[in-house]
Amino acid sequence: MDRRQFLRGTGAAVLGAGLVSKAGAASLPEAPIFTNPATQPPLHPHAGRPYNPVVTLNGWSLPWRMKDGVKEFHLLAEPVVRELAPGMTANLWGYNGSSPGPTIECVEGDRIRIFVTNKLPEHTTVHWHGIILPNGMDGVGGLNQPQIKPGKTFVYEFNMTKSGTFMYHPHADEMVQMAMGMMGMLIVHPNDPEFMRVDRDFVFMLNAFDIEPGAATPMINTMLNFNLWCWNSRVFPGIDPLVCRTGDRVRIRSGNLTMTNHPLHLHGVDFEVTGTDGGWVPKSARWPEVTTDVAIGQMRAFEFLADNPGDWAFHCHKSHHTMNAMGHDVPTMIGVDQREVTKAISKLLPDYMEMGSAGMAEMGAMEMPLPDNTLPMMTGWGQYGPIEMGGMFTVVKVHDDVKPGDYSDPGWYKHPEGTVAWEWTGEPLQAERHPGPAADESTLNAVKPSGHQHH
Ligand SMILES: [Cu+2]
Repeated sequence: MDRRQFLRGTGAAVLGAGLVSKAGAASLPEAPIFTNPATQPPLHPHAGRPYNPVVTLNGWSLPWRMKDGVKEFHLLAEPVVRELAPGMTANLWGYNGSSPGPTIECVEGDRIRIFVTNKLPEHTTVHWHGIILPNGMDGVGGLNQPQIKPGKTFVYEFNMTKSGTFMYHPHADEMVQMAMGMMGMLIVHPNDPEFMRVDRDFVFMLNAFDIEPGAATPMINTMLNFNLWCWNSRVFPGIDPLVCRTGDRVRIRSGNLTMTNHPLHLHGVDFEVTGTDGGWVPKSARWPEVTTDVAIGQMRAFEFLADNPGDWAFHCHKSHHTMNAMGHDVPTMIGVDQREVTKAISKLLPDYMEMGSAGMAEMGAMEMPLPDNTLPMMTGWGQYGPIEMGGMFTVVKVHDDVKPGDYSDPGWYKHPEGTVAWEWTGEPLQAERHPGPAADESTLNAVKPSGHQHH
């Protein structure tokens, strides 16, 4: 994908023209609308100070205009339709056509002016999560400002005093508006583009929905029992791979606006957490890890050298977070002989299948009948078969043949001969089991209740 493809996307071309014709006029900046859920290439700055743009996983960055030295953005809070993965769309609320809203990128030292137009059926505000700013710009409705009523536009304006990874979300009817998908990432780049420079800088939001199988609109009063665990409002197999070129230095940034924590686990490399909510972690304070927990309301950035080629699993380590909605209410059937029950039910329901007696892996390959607009609970295919995942799972692809700056899917990793786990076809397993050591009689006596010994 390139810049041209980005501009060809829904609505974004309108913005390009609008930026030129209206810049300088006393008018609102254009509010581009973009609904394509595919990962868009980095948006390189056309003005202002230079920075190395991020790539938003299954998302995009909000274009801006320069107006008398101030960077102007325009967010449109509005209902959106989001494809969570092929086969399922959801009626969400978001910004500028998408949920999460577009990533906002600026530079340490910038003065930014963000216009927020409310096209929701109720009032809203925007809170700039983690940004140090004047109190009246903090966006807590009622506390720091009046609510933004439907149809109204408010203006936020402040200086970006430090670089790092931040978020934005409403601080008005928060439970409903966040359950509906209103959130986005905010990246402040360092003043010096060489500071902690990486070759690839990915960012995504950890978010969750509770959508009944067969439905399309989230339940808004759910406290903990969410059933769709998303990265940028996408679930596996709808989450794009993070494509890297062998030898790249890579940063992954994430913010958590779900109601639980997510231990992010990356296979194949060691990484170091280099950024937290408060800013960058000094080198002397970092340690190597393969999993980092992102707690509720937190942001984490971690970095690694992509020197180990392959297709590496990258996922939340809570196993029910790598599963889609259907899996959560299934009873445990492991070891249960369902044959008699199946016979009885089959008389009434000829299509009935028994499930789960030997684990649930069979469901990863099965094309089960599902309600409309519902994803299988574990699905997705790799080059060797079903991956049996859902939710917060994708693949970091480290390949030699990826071009610098290219984020398109290079296909599956070609394993060098003799480097894939293989099936043993020699002498079969000996079926007999060895007995354990003989029980010692004195030990047996010692555990007998003493009263019995005397009768
Ligand atoms: Cu999780």
